[in-house]
Amino acid sequence: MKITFRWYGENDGVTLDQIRQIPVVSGVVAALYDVPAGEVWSEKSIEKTAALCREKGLGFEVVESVPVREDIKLGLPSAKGYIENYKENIRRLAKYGIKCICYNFMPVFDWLRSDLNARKADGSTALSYRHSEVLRLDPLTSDLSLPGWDASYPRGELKDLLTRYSTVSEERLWDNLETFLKEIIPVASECGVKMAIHPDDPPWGIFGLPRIITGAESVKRLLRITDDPVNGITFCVGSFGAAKENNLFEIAEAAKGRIHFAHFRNVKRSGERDFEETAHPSECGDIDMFGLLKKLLDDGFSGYIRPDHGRMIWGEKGRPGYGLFDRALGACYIAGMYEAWKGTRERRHCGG
Ligand code: DNO
Repeated sequence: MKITFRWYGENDGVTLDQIRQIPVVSGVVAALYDVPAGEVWSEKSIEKTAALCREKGLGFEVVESVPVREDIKLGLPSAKGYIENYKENIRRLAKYGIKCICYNFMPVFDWLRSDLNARKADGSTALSYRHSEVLRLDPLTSDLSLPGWDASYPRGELKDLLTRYSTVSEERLWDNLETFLKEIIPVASECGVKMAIHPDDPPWGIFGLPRIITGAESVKRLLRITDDPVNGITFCVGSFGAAKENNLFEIAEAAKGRIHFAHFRNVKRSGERDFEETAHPSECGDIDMFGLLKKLLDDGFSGYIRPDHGRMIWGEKGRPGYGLFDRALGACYIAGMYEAWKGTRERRHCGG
């Protein structure tokens, strides 16, 4: 298992010099954030990111994300060309050492929260989600541009997209995902790149848009589309864990051997569809972090893992969810759990 840390590139307030000082982090998870979804990434820019990481002794083996153009999710005639571009990106990334690509199939919006700075009793702030507040938002008039999103759309384009999606049912979206995967998985397989779909966050429909990667049944269905092992998932415990009905152990079991990337963060549910993000340790939220990591490792997980959204602590200002301090604590917590797992295993092997 390799512990990694997300980096938003040279414009990120968190620097590679800081990341390299977090113990046990061996590499970064990055992307080219200035390329519009669907375009081919320039080799020069990929190589530059890889070189910057290399200079600091950090690996760059995971990309999060290569965004999927809406034309593909909508199944438009233009999808064909964009799928070809996607394949070319896989080939190019493989050439520069990328082993795993995280992507998602959420229509229009990536992750969504109603508050980016919810204050906690200890004075820290964190991301939170209240369904009633989200229901009150009109995506066309509210300011929904969240800094964590990889892309946001100009208002005119957003209106057009929402209209187009009004005829796309969940089944249509599955069909379009299937078309996409049947094309790209053989290329990824040939290049030795693992594809890790990220679950919908939160794992339920918003603004009337279909969302399909939400729990154990959808994970099983996704993995059946093609049984090539490179067709896998990002096991994001905070995303799946926001829905009370999701049993994370069942999801891990369903995806055994096909979990290529893990996002570890904790959430505390405060209602049927309400939750707030917390510090990483199990006792701070509703998720059994060690139990899940142990399950993954017992099942042979040897992929990439990263701490996910952190709170803002110690007066830090920065990209909500992606400051340095709390994520660094998260990385150390993951390292501690890993060491504990290895220890128990060794003791078991000694016959103790
Ligand atoms: C949120 C992230 C997501 C994720 C994409 C993957 O912070 O986990 O934005 O990067 O959904 O495609």
